Amino acid sequence: MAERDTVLHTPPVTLTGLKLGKMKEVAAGMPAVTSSFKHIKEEIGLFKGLKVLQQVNQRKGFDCPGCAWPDPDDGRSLVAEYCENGAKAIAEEATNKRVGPAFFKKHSIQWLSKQSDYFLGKSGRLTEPMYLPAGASHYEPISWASAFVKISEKLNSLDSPDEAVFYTSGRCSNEAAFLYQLFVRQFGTNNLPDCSNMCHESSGKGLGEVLGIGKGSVTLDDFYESELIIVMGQNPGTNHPRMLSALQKAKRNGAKIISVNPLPETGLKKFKHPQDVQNVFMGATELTDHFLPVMINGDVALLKAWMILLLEAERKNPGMVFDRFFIKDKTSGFKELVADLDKQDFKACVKASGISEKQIRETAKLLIDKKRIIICWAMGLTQHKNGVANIQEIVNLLLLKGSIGKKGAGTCPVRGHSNVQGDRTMGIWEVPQPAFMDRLEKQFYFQAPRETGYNVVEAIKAMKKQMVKVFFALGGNFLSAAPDTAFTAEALEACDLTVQVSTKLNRSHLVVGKEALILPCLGRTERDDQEAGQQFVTVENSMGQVHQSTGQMEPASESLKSEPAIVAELAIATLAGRSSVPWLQMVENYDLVRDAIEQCIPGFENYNERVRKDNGFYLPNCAREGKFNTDTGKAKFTVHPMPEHDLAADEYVMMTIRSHDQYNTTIYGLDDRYRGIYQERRVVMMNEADMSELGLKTKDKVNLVGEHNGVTRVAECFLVVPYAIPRSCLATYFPEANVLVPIDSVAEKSHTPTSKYVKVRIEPI
Ligand SMILES: Nc1nc2c(c(=O)[nH]1)N[C@H]1C(S)=C(S)[C@@H](COP(=O)(O)OP(=O)(O)OC[C@H]3O[C@@H](n4cnc5c(=O)[nH]c(N)nc54)[C@H](O)[C@@H]3O)O[C@H]1N2
Ligand SMILES: Nc1nc2c(c(=O)[nH]1)N[C@H]1C(S)=C(S)[C@@H](COP(=O)(O)OP(=O)(O)OC[C@H]3O[C@@H](n4cnc5c(=O)[nH]c(N)nc54)[C@H](O)[C@@H]3O)O[C@H]1N2
Ligand SMILES: [Mo]
Repeated sequence: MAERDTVLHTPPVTLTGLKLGKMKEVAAGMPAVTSSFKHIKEEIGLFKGLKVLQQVNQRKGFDCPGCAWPDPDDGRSLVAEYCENGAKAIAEEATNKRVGPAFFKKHSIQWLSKQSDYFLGKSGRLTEPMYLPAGASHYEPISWASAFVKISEKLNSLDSPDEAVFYTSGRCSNEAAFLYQLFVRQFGTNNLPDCSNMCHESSGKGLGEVLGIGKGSVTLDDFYESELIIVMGQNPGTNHPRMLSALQKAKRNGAKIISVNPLPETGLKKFKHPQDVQNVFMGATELTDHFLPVMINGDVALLKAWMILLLEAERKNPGMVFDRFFIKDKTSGFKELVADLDKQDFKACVKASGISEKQIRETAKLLIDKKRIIICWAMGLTQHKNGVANIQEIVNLLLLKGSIGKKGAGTCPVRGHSNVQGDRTMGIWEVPQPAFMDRLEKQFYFQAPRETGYNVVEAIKAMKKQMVKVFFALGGNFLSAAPDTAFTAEALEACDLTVQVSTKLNRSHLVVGKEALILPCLGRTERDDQEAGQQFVTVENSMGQVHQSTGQMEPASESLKSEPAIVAELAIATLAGRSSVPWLQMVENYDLVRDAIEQCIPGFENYNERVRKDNGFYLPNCAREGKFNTDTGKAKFTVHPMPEHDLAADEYVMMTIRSHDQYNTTIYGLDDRYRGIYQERRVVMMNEADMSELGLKTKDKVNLVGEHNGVTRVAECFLVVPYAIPRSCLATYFPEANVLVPIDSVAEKSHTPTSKYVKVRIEPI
């Protein structure tokens, strides 16, 4: 095993040649078109590339593997509905490059681990199942049958099913997800952590508690009828570019837009629609009316300051600011909220938000006047210790205005992975829901486990303590996505067996258990042929609409299996006579999986029929209809303390964010075009006044050092970049900075790692 010790847990610290330019003023436009074609041309060639792009988000095509932003219900572009970063995601999957047995014969895991994440991702698509024997340094080919035998034997030899963990990343389809959770529960555990645990868990938890549903309430049409849209802690220009078209349309219909972000993100400034030819050559639309440069984690303070001003205005003009009827009829806890607001010190809230009093008063006026308000958010709010409180303060504000459950108004958590919301609907959750377990039992004649399983952070800790022996991942890159890379690496290495169902090579294939397997699967773009003919899968977008996705491209290799097939064959091998589920038949024809989903999950009535029509169907959403399925039947106001910032004199708060050229841990390129940062990812964005206080110059090298609960963590060699960021705040890229996110720094209630709030010191080198 000594050789294994030389496998690097993190990419080598090599600098790639930082160049700095100007921050871009306009998002999308021609540069986005050029960038899309560059990636498509390099990875798949223009001819095949255009063919595949024509199928994105079309009725007979596939769902873009990029983000979960919905497609317009009507008026889809005739050519295709995709964006620059969707095109990059597609190029990445449909690439002509291949990683097969010859590649693994040539390269040891030690050698591969010394390459960058960019290199690993760019190597190509995985083509054959591969096996890494105990102590070996090279993967070798293995047949599918032998791979399933290895996994099933290991699983069946465990002392308890809870010694296995089954992770899911949010790209897998509803069909794959349903079969997967069914297999895992028949095997006997609820150890089903997923990427959501690191992502929108705070949204689900926060919304669920107070509104009775953990999903957002708006649809795309609400954007077009809204008077005021607030975008908090989200960078749509990079991560949900198609959202900019919706904001543009809202703007044209008269909506005002407030953006709350420590950074002046380009996508929220001005936008040129890249698919609207006229628009590309004409002027850009100004999107944001008010940009509020909040301190990292200053959002609760801002929301409280706004609500104090609203309360003041309401007292002056009773009934003119709050929706009194809605509050009385539909909510509880109003008095307690008012009592808390009366106790708060307005000036202290202003100070803690980091925003000027003038800007807070100006924007409060909009909130006072407008009645149809949407608040959108993403990781800038969820990945904090008080992530759940952030979301519930948003709900407080919307409830005061009666802005939930009516046209043009509501909550909009903007989801990440394209089917992360659907996976949760399908039961990918470590918390078993009793009614769902009952239905699974009735439908499939078995006793479902009722104990809560491990979430991501608990799973890592359990692996580290050797309480978990097998780690199985349906997609994703657990090692690099999880917090505290060194800790997570040791946890994975403590397992007996780690298995990755993947499309592309990543670091989780190199930092592994004693034995490891790679099971290569079909991607979204590819044809899925089964016994009953070509299959389609279904997904749920960020607004609860379920629709089809049909791959049309030739698979990257003949040996690939679909995710539903992999899960079913694993279930057959593992459960043998213990399961009465017709696994094989279900994989021959996915209609049967959908029939089973219909039996077990409310809202999927006539699934097969409805999903084949038009753009599919919307799942029921009580909040959207102004009904609140909480234990009291009311929407709840809640009271939260102001978050404390106990920074030592030499400490900064660091957020770990995405560049324009990455999809989570997949690095498309080394540029962050909108932010004017090129050819380098090891950068730390910093306020110029903070730089001069420390005597730092542009491009100086520093180490970032974190102390948490007595443990010191160091991320070596980052280049300082002066940036428009509030004082005491820093920004670095994920996953390079994940080594600094402490494993035990998680959000209250949702357990989400606090990736947007990492305390660090800066050590010049
Ligand atoms: N191209 C591309 N698309 C993607 C992804 C990708 O990596 N690449 N990832 C997908 C996934 S899984 C997800 S979850 C989403 C992520 O989408 P985002 O949440 O937009 O992604 P982040 O880069 O994490 O950006 C967080 C934003 O929050 C801001 N922020 C940080 N801290 C705070 C704070 O305390 N308060 C406020 N108000 N703002 C703050 C940051 O400045 C940044 O603009 O995107 C999805 N889409
Ligand atoms: N510090 C820090 N850490 C974070 C975040 C952050 O903002 N800051 N964000 C968090 C968030 S929001 C998320 S969602 C997680 C993401 O965590 P993950 O979902 O685990 O990570 P990804 O990078 O999206 O996974 C990429 C890999 O998925 C595989 N893949 C791609 N498509 C498919 C497919 O169709 N099927 C299968 N089986 N595999 C496929 C490829 O092999 C690819 O290498 O990271 C989290 N980690
Ligand atoms: Mo995410």
